[in-house]
Amino acid sequence: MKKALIFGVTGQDGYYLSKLLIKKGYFVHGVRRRNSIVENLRIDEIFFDKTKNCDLHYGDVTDSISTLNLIKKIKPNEIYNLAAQSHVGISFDLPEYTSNVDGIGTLNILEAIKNVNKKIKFYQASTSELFGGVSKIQNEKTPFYPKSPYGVAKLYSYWITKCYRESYKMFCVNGILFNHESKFRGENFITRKVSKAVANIVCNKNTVLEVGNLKSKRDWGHAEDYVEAMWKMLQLKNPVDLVVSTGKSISIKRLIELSFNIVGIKIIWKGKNENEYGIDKKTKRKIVKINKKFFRPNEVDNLKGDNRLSKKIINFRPKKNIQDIMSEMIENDIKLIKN
Ligand code: NAP
Ligand code: F7E
Repeated sequence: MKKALIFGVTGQDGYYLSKLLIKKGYFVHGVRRRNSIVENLRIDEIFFDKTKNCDLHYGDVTDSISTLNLIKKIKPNEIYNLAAQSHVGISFDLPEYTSNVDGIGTLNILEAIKNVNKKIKFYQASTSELFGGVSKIQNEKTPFYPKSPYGVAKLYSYWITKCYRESYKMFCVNGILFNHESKFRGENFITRKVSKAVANIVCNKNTVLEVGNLKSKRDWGHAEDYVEAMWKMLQLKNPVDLVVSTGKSISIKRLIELSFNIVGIKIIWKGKNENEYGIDKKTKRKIVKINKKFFRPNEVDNLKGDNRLSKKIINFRPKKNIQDIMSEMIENDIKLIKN
């Protein structure tokens, strides 16, 4: 039986990847961090089911000794590094911490692989934030221009992954993934903030959605489709870095409009720039407003991924569009409120 080791198993992608790998017949080892509460809500249903082929271990990618010990003990065939302080906005408040986890953490895993067994395959969770949104559309050849401590730390990880591949002939790949969402998305990312606000309003709660920059554009896909691309990348004969995206991008403003539309609410926009707000056309109630605290010191204005290479090499075909994704997230948030 093949063994996979996932760093960052308790996150959104960790949930979907564990599920996929168990279904594919792997024994999945997940690394969780110690925290003051015992439950890990996202992955409970998988890892606390004794009939499933999986196990959890305490660890932290910034702790090189525990990282080495885990890899020595488990002897996995494949390692997926999903561990990160993954919030771009928060990386401006925690730049050193973000660099340690998102940069040096990757090095710690690569060094451990090099010392334990160079045949272990390695997936690095790279990101469209590397591009910084300076070109109209981005692919594997687009120059990088990260604009946040998060993006810069991930750029280090991108290059160190490539460096170990070339220097030690290790099977290491960067999946340059564009934004991907699901009902398990963290609550402070924009899609989830929107789905929660829509759900609250459907459930008659007196909610106003407070957001920052309405103008930036993102290329959003579904996490379930994207973790499959991660696995496929590790099954290739030769390691290669790939962009994973839908190829379609919309603004935050449009995301908000289409999400409210899903539940039959039409937004009318009033005001300008920082004074812009959205009202419900029917009730005339203010339901969206700008809060300056959600603006970042620097912004990635436009992300749109050219996924032709991943279509060709791993037959990547995203099944869900942003409309499907927001519908699923809103439905789930309504369920959570009702329960
Ligand atoms: P997420 O929900 O924030 O999950 C991050 C995971 O990393 C969590 O399990 C977290 O553990 C863990 N972690 C944080 N610091 C750690 C440390 N020092 N040692 C070990 N584990 C640590 O992120 P995601 O959306 O699933 O994304 C997965 C990966 O893909 C991340 O690396 C992210 O940067 C990258 N990425 C995400 C997207 C996207 O749109 N989702 C796009 C491109 C790249 P806790 O639960 O204990 O916090
Ligand atoms: O922001 C704008 C914000 O935080 C998207 C991570 O998974 O994808 C994610 O990073 C956009 C930005 O995601 C709010 O300024 C406006 O332009 O949902 P987000 P992100 O920054 O694109 C990449 C690929 C990753 O790798 C990351 O790990 O929305 N925005 N108002 C807001 N964003 C947030 N969070 N909250 C707001 O109120």
